[in-house]
Amino acid sequence: MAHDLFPVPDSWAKAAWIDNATYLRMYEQSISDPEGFWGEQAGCLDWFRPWTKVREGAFEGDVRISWFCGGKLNVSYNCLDRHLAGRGDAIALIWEGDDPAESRSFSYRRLFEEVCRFANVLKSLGLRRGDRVTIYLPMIPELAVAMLACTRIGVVHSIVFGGFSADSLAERIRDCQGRVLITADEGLRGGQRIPAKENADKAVEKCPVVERVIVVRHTGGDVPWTPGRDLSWSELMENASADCPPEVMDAEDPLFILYTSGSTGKPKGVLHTTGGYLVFSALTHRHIFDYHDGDIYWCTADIGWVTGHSYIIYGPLANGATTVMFEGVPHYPDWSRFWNIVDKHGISILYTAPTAIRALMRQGDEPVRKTSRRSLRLLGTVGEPINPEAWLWYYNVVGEKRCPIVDTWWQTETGGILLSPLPGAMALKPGSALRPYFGVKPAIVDAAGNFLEGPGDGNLVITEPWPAMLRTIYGDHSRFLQTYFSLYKGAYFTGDGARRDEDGDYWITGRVDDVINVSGHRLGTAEVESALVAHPAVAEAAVVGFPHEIKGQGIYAYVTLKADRSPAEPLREELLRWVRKEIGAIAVPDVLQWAPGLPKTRSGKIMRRILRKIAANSLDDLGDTSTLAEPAVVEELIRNRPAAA
Ligand code: 6R9
Repeated sequence: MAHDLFPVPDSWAKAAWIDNATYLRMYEQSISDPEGFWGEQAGCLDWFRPWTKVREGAFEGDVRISWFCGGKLNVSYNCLDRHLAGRGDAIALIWEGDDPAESRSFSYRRLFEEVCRFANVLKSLGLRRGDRVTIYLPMIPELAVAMLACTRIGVVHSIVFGGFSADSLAERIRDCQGRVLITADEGLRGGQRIPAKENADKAVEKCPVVERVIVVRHTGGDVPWTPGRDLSWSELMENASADCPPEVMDAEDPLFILYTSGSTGKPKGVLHTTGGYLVFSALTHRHIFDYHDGDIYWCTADIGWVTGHSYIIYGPLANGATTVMFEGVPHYPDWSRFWNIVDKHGISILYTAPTAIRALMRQGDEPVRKTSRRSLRLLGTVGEPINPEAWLWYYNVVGEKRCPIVDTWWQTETGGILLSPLPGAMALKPGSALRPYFGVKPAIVDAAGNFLEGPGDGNLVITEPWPAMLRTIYGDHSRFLQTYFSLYKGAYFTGDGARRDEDGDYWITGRVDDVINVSGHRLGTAEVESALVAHPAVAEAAVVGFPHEIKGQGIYAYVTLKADRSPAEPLREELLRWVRKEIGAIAVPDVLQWAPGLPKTRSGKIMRRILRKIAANSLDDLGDTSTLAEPAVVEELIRNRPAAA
């Protein structure tokens, strides 16, 4: 297959951290001598005590993986304290509010002081190393302060995306038994107020484990207050000392839990640890985004997702970078917002998602062209496959053919980027994540279970441990083994399909399990199904993804009602509201079709393959339907496919 090829510009090959020869040499070393390689690279951090062994454990048996065994360090120390002498007055964090008139900058020194203060606040509430704290905050600076304060005293944070409902929040609090919840009165997105405290209150009602709720005053909105339980962030901070020595943590001490969707209904608490995660997020940030002093780096993700953890906060701050965090949305107050932010702060590196690029592209070139964007030198994408059309628009219009694009493939579980171009080293192919990062050993397994040598299509697996990989699913190591290590012997199963081309470059083809990717948000179809069947009118539900022009994938729900209920528009709307309440706005189906019956095998399994075809409107190619118990069900679904879908 022929592709457009975008060679590395000379200026990039000369000035980037990693050119082609360096990539080949370092990659080779990272695979042939992982311990030597990572032992050397881990020198990018400050350690209180060095490790005794670089790596322990393998993808076999119980899969207990350790990196930098016995090494001692502290994440907030590496992200803050060690920069104070050289760049204490340099800007660590630029916050851009939802309202374009609002932004604030924090120097490393200022951020350090706030973090120490808040760490003392957490201590004063009795929190100690190993305890869990849940953070349910909008994209405001206090979120960064809260995370880093947790790491300073060894408290494990679990951040819940502000778009999740009270029920989703409660489920996550209960799973990790977080004693303290940090939230705000309200969030702001596109001029709309998001009722954070109200949701938090509803969640806490169902979580007796929560002793204290710390509330940031953000909008100043009028919110309910429970005296004794609720505490004001600013009052606590006023009385807190800025002197808080960092806790000496083991490289394998837990750093954070982040819940993500899998193939089954219950979200998984992905557990990341301290040393390997920080080494890997810092190095990938430096090499893949080619971060140099003087760059202004902006990742548009929400910190509620892993991208925000690794590439707004930990990687950039460990590197002493200037990182931007944005509270708002791309289209408010108008569709030039992203580019106005780029010009306002002189952003040189921009990292965003294909869904945002497609939505912006749909508005035409005008909103982009009327801004300067001269400061940009590198663009990145993450979260879902990027279609070549969107890639080319990003490259030609946004970057004016001047900025390489790094299409970075990774997952909540991987902690950091595993496949991506290195901009000074590799010619780009629109839609390809190209090559593995150092120490990453990908493989493709075909349908027959063979690990392919050359080009081919199949499931993507990783065959060697890497420093930032998840260590377990919180409280459920057997689910960890089952999910990632049971399908193929000796390999981590990613859940993604991929193709390796004749040049050895990787193309991610999307999830091969029941996970869908809606606007870059990862959702399990089973989660949406269990929300639907929890409604008293619903007997059964099947949910699949379907191709969606902007969102990448949309959500298509087939719903069978109980015998005494009949389909009606008000009920359809009620079910959509119900899903919003149960999970959050991101999970609301784009299409809800009434299904008098669902296609099933004779053993009673729902044939999702067929439902996916109907949802995608690829009706002439339904595949083998001979195992269907009742073929008439399929014809009925096709006949009644909603016109809008
Ligand atoms: C970082 C993040 C992970 C899933 C992953 C894959 C998809 C992410 C991608 C990509 C194609 C890319 N994905 N990056 N697909 N090209 N560059 O998004 O983590 O929320 O856990 O989602 O996202 O399907 O398996 P997470």
